[in-house]
Amino acid sequence: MKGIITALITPFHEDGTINEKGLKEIVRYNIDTMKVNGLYVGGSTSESFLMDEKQKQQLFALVKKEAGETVPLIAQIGSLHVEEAVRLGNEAKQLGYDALSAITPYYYKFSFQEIKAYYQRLTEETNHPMIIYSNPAFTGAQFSVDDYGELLAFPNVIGVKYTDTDLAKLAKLKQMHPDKIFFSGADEMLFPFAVSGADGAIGSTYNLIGKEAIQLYEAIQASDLKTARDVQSQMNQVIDYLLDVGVYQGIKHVFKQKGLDAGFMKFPFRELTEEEKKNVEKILGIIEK
Ligand code: HMN
Repeated sequence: MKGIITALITPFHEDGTINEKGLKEIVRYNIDTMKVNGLYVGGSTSESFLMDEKQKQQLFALVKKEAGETVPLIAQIGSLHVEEAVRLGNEAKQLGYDALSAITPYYYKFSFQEIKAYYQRLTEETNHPMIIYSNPAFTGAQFSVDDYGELLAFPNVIGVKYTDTDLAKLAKLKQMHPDKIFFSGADEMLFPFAVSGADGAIGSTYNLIGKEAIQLYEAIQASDLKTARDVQSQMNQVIDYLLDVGVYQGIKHVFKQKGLDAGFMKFPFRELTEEEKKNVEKILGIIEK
């Protein structure tokens, strides 16, 4: 479970239900065209924090049905409601997901001991490989190297999705825990992450630029830093256009221009204006080159 992993988008119908046909198309596109090394299902990119439990279960089942055994699948099950997270984790395990991942409990300013207790319960009650999802900018939960060490010591914790920008900390973590897997969560910083010891990356923009991300990683493995830097600049042109309009909205619009049924956003996300659509379409000129 390494390399470039797409954080999957979810196509919705206008009423907020999952557009199953569109979802299949997006899963196929990622596996067959982007040729990414795995799928991260139920993250922020999937808009899963806007879904109820039943819809999350439906999403996990639909993606597994389409992807089969082709690529590793990771189910993001984190929820403030720990019983729900446990149920989702066991369901995903039963479906054949290779690993689970859980965002740190958010909103309330939980102490590290409380967060640790949450992961202890989650990992004991699901008993399946777990990737800690750390995203301090969104959750407010900031961990020290020692805190990470305590979480990584749980038997089922295999790694961290490190959606942070402190690369010195990442390098130290990798050095201290060489057997654990560290994923970059900032697509615009894939190059510095990769040279700082990240084993791979999980990100939303790989729905569209997964191929480029793989090329960047291969260039780094071949010590071709010039190519890697050039590919990152090209990727960042795409990411900048996406950030201007909203990453998930932008990805969905570009998919639609490519003929894929990427569907609607889930309420209260709004759809793009005509002007925003025109701007984000400039991506097509970059990725089809
Ligand atoms: C998820 O679905 O949870 C994603 O993996 C999150 C991922 O790390 C993205 N971060 C956020 O959405 C906050 C990035 O891919 C991000 O969209 C990208 O780096 C552009 O800023």
